[in-house]
Amino acid sequence: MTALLAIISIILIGIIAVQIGKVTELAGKIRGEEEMQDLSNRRQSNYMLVFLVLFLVGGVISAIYYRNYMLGFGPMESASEHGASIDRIFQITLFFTGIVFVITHILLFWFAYKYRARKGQVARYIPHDNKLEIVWTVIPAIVMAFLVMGGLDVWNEVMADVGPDEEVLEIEATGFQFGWSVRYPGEDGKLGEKNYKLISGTNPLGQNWEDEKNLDDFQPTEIVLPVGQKVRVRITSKDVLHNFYLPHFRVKMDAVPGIPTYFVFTPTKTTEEFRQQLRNYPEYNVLADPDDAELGMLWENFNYELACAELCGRGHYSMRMPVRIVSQDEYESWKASQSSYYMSTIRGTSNDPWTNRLFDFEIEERREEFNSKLDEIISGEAESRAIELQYVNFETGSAELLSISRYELDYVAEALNNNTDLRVELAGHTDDTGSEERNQTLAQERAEAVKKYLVDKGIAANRLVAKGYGATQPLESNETEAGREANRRTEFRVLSGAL
Ligand SMILES: [Cu+2]
Repeated sequence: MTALLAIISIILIGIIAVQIGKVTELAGKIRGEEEMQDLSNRRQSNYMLVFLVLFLVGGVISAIYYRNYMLGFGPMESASEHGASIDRIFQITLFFTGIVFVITHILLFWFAYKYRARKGQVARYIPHDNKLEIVWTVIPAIVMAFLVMGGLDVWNEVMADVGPDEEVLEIEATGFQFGWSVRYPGEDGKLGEKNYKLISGTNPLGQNWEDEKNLDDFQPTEIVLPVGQKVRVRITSKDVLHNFYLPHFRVKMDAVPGIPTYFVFTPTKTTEEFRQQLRNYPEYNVLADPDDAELGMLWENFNYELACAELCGRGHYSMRMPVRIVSQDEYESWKASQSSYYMSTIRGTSNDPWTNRLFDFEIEERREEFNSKLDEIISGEAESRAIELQYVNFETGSAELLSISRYELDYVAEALNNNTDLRVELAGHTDDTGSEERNQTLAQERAEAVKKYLVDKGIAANRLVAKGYGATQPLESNETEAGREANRRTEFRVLSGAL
């Protein structure tokens, strides 16, 4: 609709222009061409003056009116350490180029007025003027040299990388059509290796899972940073050029496929502090949404943001990500609430190279689970005196322990060592596939294998009874694979020693 109205307006303006042209032509024929020309020149030159005044006054008024929205002015001062230097050099540049801009534009329009074509007036011919040329070469050269040197100084300060021993939080941002993937190092503080060849549906960044540094890396949906912490952002792209732009921190760097770039900065104001700063200005003391008073004021709804500053395609506008600057404590608790991409998406799948190994915290979790069950049995609170050894597994159809079983057997041995009065039956089971006789033998052999492992770990053989039950005591239904798996587990049954 708007487009249609705009097109109609343009057509009408065109018609009017043509009509005025026709009228002027006719009037010209009546009055004589020369007189008409003179009138037109006078009129045009007056328009030039009017435009000059409107343009300059309008420029000044709009700058004053919008000053509190512009970066570097009013409440929009930089929220990062280096940002103040960038703002300063921008303002110095604006000051000098502003003076030149105003003077040259006054001259441009004034000359157009003063030297309009007039009857009998001839232009003066000046082929060359040394003095003039020196003035307009030397003055700009000095000013430019001054600006460029100041700019270089700021550039070197802003683009400095971190020193080898400097304490820095390194995160990674990868642009893609159309969004950002942000990766944080986990507890180890180090980002894991990646390789574009490993990129797949379940591995969007191509992380190499064999590199242990990757295992605790997490990919949050917002950027959260502690205030006052030096941050180094590795910036890359998966497809086309993007640009990592944090306007409030004066951080801006291209994301180039194949060429890693970086930006180092230190946020100096938390989101809350920035909101309080905005609160002092009437522009931000209006309802955020006039139709929804519950949202509160504009300043309350302020959030820092990451945007893409490179026109990268149709969905460019949607490349935004919220950024939050918080205190160190808040950051720590946020970080603790994030789960590693590997643990939530890759662990235990066919892409996991570590299926044969447990991580310390996993062992710890399982050990605690086992010990708390054992404590319940010992204190007499438990309903059953048996604990399923969930993580003790065998080769299919054999009594050969899988190597992953060692973790559970180790803490079982530890528990037996800590409770020396316990006597335990190790009950071997199978599912109902295969003959009864074979299952009975297999269950016995499996129970013996568990016993042997524990005896090898130093547990007295007379405290352990290995007994096979075949498929006679199923814990679950044999109808499903999960049920059959549960029915193959060995049980740890406390015979005596418990109170
Ligand atoms: Cu982009």
